[in-house]
Amino acid sequence: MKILHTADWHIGKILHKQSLEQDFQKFSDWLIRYVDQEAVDVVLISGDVFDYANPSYADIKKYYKVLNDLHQNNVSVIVTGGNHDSPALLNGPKNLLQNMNVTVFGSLSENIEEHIIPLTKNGTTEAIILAVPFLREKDLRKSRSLLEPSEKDEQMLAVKNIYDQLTELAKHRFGEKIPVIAMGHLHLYGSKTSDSERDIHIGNLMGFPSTIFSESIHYVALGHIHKPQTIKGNQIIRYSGSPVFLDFSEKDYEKQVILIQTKDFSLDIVPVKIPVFRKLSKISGTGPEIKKKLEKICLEDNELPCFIELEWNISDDGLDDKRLLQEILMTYENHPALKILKSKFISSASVSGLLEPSNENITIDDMNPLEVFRQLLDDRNIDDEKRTALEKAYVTLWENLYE
Ligand SMILES: [Mn+2]
Repeated sequence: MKILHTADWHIGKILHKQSLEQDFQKFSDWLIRYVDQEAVDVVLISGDVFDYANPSYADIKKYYKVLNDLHQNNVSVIVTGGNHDSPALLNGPKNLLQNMNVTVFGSLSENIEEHIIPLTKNGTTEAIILAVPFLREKDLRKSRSLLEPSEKDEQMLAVKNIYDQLTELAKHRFGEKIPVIAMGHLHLYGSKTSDSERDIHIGNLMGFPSTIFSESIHYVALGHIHKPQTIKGNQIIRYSGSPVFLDFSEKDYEKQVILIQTKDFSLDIVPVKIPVFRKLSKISGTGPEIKKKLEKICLEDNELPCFIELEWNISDDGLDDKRLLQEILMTYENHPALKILKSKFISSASVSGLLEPSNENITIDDMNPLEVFRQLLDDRNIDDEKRTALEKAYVTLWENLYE
């Protein structure tokens, strides 16, 4: 049996006012071809299907189209919610989707056993999935060990308790031999993050140790962190990463999905590279240098226009820069090969280290909601004690608004 681990699709994501619709379209077309060629049986989506808790109808339509295309190819799907997803929105069509072999868990079910899904082929159970979504405080309260949900250690124990209970139940029901695959949407210690994970959950900022997963688990299919990676070299605890480039900080990642193949009660794990449909580039230098580099990019053969971030070193008088930048922006306004999304200017004084680089070029688009709120607290000179309380209240309000 072949199982494909993916996560963090972030349908509806907008990067500096540019929709990543085409990027998702290219990825989903590739995914359908791939599952068909490789005869994949099951696709896992470990959270963050959508970028927003209230996605547009057009984005919801894209999600259903992929599910339907997978169904047409006889692929089962298991979807678990992420911190960006609305549990209610994902759970809404749960019963309907079940008829298409799509199993959805937007949040933790009252009956925890429902999260144990045996994968059966030709009458034989070949693997067991523990389909655990992103766990919110109210999910953790359902976990028996939870005493004080705001305490970090208690949160960790509550999460561990959920995985331990499910592992024990699965072993009890199906025996010791069948491989267990746990899904999760959380931040583990030792993982390398990007700028694109909107980690507004203060309680989760620090992450959990990988020991929350017992040794009886054979593979952990994680979402939340957008860089594909193993944890401390452990090949069986993996973030598949986001399939689409969501931010300039991700530009050098090798995007991938993970193919898991069951073989005589063990698992064979192979990362599979997703083709690059769009390149993201950060181009720095003086005006004339940037002009040359852009011309070179135009000669490349990319499927979608390259997204560019400029880091422009201003000359002493700055006069020629203004003219040249205007010329460049005009040339590439509707260019088929590239699109300039962001430009940042650095004066020669700051380049040579005489001045600290300023923050003036950071716009509200570069910040997540919590960062904007923190900026407000800075501006009002709020003391530390009040600050912690206000940040917590802000996060609670924010979560309630989007759930
Ligand atoms: Mn994500």
